[in-house]
Amino acid sequence: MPLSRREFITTSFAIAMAGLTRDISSNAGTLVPNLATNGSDTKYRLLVDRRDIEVNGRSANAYSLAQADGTRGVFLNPGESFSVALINGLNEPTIVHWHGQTPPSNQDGVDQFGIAALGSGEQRIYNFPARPGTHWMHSHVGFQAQDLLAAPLIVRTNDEVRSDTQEVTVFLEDFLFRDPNAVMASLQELNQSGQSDNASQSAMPGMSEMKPMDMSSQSPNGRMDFNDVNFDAYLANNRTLSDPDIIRVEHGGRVRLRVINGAASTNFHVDLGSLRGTVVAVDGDAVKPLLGSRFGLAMAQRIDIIVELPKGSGVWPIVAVREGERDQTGVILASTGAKVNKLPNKASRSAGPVAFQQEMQLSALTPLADRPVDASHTLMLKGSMHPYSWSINGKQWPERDTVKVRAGQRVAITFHNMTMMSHPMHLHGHHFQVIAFNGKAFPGAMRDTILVPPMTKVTIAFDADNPGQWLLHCHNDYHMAAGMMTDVAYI
Ligand SMILES: [Cu+2]
Repeated sequence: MPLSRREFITTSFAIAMAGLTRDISSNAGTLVPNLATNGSDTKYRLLVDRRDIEVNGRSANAYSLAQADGTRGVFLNPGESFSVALINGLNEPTIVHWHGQTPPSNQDGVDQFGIAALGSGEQRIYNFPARPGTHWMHSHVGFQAQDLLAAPLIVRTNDEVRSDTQEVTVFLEDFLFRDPNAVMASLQELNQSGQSDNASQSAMPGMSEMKPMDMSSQSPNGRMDFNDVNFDAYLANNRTLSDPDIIRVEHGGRVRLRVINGAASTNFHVDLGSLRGTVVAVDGDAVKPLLGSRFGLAMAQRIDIIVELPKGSGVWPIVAVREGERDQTGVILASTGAKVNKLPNKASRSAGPVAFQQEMQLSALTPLADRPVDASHTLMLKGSMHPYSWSINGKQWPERDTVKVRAGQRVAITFHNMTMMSHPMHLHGHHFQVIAFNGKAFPGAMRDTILVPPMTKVTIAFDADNPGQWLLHCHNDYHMAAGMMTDVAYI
């Protein structure tokens, strides 16, 4: 009998762990002595490795990021520190960013500002107070995150643990059988020729069927461009709807969905189907309750939704539909014994854009303290598909205009998107409040990633309370690779 997908992963993990033991111990604690304790004191050990997976019946090899017992990612209880030994089991450098956490800058998990990536076999210790909420972790090296080097990072609060609520984590990803570096190269080739060949056509769906913008996009004559890359599959908890993650729930029960968009280049609409839900947090930060059944979720963002299940046996799919397309993925909530019918990998009709309207309905439960802004900055988001070029203020990383801040300042940044694509902008080391759209002020959510729609201006504010040097970039991995990144530096 062939190994199941799960057995495959476990087996490959066990083999890797066995092979690694000697290398790891020889390096333990020696390469980054400035990062706190030695490995034996850490509560969690996370191994970066490779694994065989099966996607829609076809085998593939991807990265994995898991604990020794196979748990993907880290789930912390209230008050627990983030105490993790990260082990590089690959034959190449890697480093993992703790997305949503606000550690000291030398533990942010990026290979920048004097911190090197982990070499093959290297172990590195991370230890800092954990920030509660639904977060995630992913490689910050090349296209490793596109090849599934990513996992959930959940920090529970006392209230969540005490409440009689089942927690369900839904980790969304887009997937390629192809090498993402080759996909990037074909996008850039198009850049050279300005004409699409077969290869680049397959990498660029939607170019021939661009759809009119909705009103929220604020561009009267423009046409927005949804997606750069045509993926082979969309995963929820590593599975497609052909073989979905079926989660047993109690009918009449209450479920907290922690949905994480870990996709490299896909915005989703999270659709609760027949259920209605209450959004209680975005990017791990509590918001005033917002009711609905369909919610936009940009790359790198998270959304926590409470659903009350109906009484009586039932099956409740939680689906994520790709922006601008019919592709969908998801998990199935099913009461014990309920028969689960397969859902198709395509929705019946295309999803529209992830509009800013929802963002303006979200409001932080604990906003920034009321005080004036000390320093305002504007960053121009520029670029195009033809040529394939993305930049901030016309500069491509490592060339950049650093945003200089002083500790203690209230800082505002306006992202002025001059392009026909939306950009999910992520600031490391801080959570900010969304405070204006096209110059119109509103008391928005606290976040670490904000989707800036085409041809609009979005303003965020944050308190400069975490000294160091921090990345600020578009979280579309292909845009970031093209150089759409700058930094925030404390002076
Ligand atoms: Cu972008």
